[in-house]
Amino acid sequence: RYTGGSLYPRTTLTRDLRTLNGIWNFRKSPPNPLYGYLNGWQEQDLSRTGTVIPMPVPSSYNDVGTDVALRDHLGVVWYDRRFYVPRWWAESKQRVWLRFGSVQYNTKVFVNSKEVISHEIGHLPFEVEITDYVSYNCSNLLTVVVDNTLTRNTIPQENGYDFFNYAGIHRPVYIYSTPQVYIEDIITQTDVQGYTGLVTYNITYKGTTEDVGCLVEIFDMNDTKVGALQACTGLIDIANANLWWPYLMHTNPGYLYTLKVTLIGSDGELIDTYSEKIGIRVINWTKTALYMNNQPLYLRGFGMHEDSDFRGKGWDPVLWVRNFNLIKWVGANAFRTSHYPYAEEIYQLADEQGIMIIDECPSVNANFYTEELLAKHKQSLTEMIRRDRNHPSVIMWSVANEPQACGTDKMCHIYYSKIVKHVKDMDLSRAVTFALSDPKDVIGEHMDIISFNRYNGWYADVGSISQIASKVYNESFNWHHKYNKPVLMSEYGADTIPGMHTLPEYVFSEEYQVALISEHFKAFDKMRQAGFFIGEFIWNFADFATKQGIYRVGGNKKGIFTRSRQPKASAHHIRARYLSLAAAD
Ligand code: GCB
Repeated sequence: RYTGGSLYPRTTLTRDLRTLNGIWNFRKSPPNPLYGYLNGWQEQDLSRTGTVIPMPVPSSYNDVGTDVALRDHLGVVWYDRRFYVPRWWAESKQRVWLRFGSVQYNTKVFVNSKEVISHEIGHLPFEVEITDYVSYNCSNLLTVVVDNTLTRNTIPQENGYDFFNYAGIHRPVYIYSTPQVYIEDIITQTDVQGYTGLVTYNITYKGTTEDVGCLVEIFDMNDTKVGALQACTGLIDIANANLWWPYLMHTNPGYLYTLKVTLIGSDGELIDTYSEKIGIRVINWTKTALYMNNQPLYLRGFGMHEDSDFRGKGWDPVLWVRNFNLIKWVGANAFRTSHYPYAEEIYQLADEQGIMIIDECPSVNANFYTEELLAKHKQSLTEMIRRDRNHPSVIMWSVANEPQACGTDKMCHIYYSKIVKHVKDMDLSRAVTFALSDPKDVIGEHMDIISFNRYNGWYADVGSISQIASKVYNESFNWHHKYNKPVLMSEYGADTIPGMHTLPEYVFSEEYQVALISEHFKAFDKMRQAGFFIGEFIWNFADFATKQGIYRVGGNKKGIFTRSRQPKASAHHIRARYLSLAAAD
């Protein structure tokens, strides 16, 4: 199975990088998914096969046009563009790689009419070496076929979830070069002992059967070298280390070191080099608490979505710098990447700003368990963990949102025990959680932290807030009691139309959202005192698009910010609480 693409593409002394982002040609396939192939669309410029339309990359294709058939399209679409490979890459015998940050959902890629890679599952990167497929004397044709059809054996399964099935080339596309012998992966893990930071690492390289040396150096934020070792696997101690701390928990949150890896040949020559930012911190947990660097953590955050006007789920640096500014303004210190891994650049921003992440794989509301689904679910976790394991911001893996039919179904129980084992085989340094919704669930047994989603005052007892505090308290207590593990509330909230005001509060008004949230705060405070409750995540950070239906007026409106990222009354209310919690921490 394919697992490449874990190193973020970067230019270094030995590597070059060209973006292929921009406006590509695009054509929707007729309903027969094979139509394009049967008519040789992969063998020529798409514009020769019929009418093409311009399509921005990265972006979802759904909302840039005016055609309802394209917005709601379920099936195959085709993209293409031409690109050049710099001739000096060939002259210096560089390998050429093609890398996609993510494509939703199933992708087949052709270079100069030859299939070079296919990839299933959105929200995760994939790459392939294309050295033998490109020409240096003329332009090269890149064709990408995307199918967003979901079934009961895809991750996520079809129809089971509450966000729009945005599709297309969602994240940046690059070609980059490496030397013949190249660094393939870097795995780091950190620990703290007294004032000393410990960095354990493992470097893998490819492209030779001979032994190659590794030099690993660590630099602080002033570019002063604070540690080094000549070995491909090892442990470096950093005396008086500056630890990575969350936002508002320390005067200098998000402290990052640079880990520089150099491959050295037998004559001492430089072969390849690549640098990655790391943060030194350690996560631990007990039956009642979660710790970072031996300090108890209380998580103040949200569930989010990658979602905005026009772009859908397309990576957008403007949107995400704004999002991070709002996260900090509101005094949050964490978010959950509900319900799929987000763009890599988002984790880099979180590392730098000290925002903690519960990293969720794309399994949402699964309700039918097969061996095929299990294999894909594991694959999504493999790719996510390989991609994200070096980020200090990632403190927990969330392996599923609201798994269904787990109360009674034995298959489901076995299924999730295998899922968690798979995660633990890859990484023991972070806690594992699921966002549960069924109080009868038995799979909490496999989790380190119990997360639960509950909509008191909304899907239950709509319009009535008086029972919320006691219900939330009782449910949290029951989860804790059932499993003897720390508990966090991973979703609660109410749809709210910005600008709608009613006194006394009435559903959909800003007042109702504020009142509902306030009742939750009462329960959270009581649970904090009881000593097993470790975090509150309101649903949602911002309003987002859903499929059409009578339950959603212009999408899901449970955001504390609007879709254009302006505050509702609830954002001010959450802010007052989060800032005072931070001050008390
Ligand atoms: C949930 C889901 C989330 C939905 C939310 C809602 O339980 O986890 O994806 O958007 O409820 O608003 O219905």
